[in-house]
Amino acid sequence: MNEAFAYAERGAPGQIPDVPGGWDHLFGEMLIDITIIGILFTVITVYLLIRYRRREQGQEGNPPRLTTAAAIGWAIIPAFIFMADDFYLAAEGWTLFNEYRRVPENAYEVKVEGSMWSWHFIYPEGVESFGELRVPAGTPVVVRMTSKDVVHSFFIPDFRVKQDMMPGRMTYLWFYPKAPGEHLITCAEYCGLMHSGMKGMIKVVSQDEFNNWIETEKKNNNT
Ligand SMILES: [Cu+2]
Repeated sequence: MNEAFAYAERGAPGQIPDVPGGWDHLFGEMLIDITIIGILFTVITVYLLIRYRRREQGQEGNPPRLTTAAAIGWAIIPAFIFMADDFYLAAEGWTLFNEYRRVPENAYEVKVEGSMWSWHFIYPEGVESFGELRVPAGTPVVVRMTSKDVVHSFFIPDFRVKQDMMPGRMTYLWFYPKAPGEHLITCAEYCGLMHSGMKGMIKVVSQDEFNNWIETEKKNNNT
């Protein structure tokens, strides 16, 4: 596949991929697939159970005899059909994972440090906040993260992103807050007594409101 075709399929350079949409699509596709396969297997199994059941005490079976070639064919061909579906889903998963890992060029970078049991956000302007991450709408955000103590996991269900944070290591995730609103952050790695209370909030505000907030916080820090 050449570059031009790749871009045509995945959006022009600079365009921000729809990661939550891709996640939902893949999840829906997987649900449909396992439902179809599940029903198919159930129907076939129930049919065979009834068709070849024992009808009287001491009855000896008299199943149709398959040639060796037919027996191998019946084993291999259906297996390949289901595996082809697995590989197809896996390939789609890899494509999406690449988008999860590729941070858009103009992303706004915030650092977050997890500790038992809170989130500490550090903005590039030197401003800091606890528990609440404020970001401007319409700009992708990359979160660089680490932990002070044990392993935590930074999870934003609305944006379909989750990433472990570990002491001594820097990890990242990115998300795209399109419109103003609030989104829950929660810890998704059991980290001790108050793990279930390790919540935070993402507050998406307009760019102007965000700039004002940064300016106010800078002044507060200086005084
Ligand atoms: Cu935690």
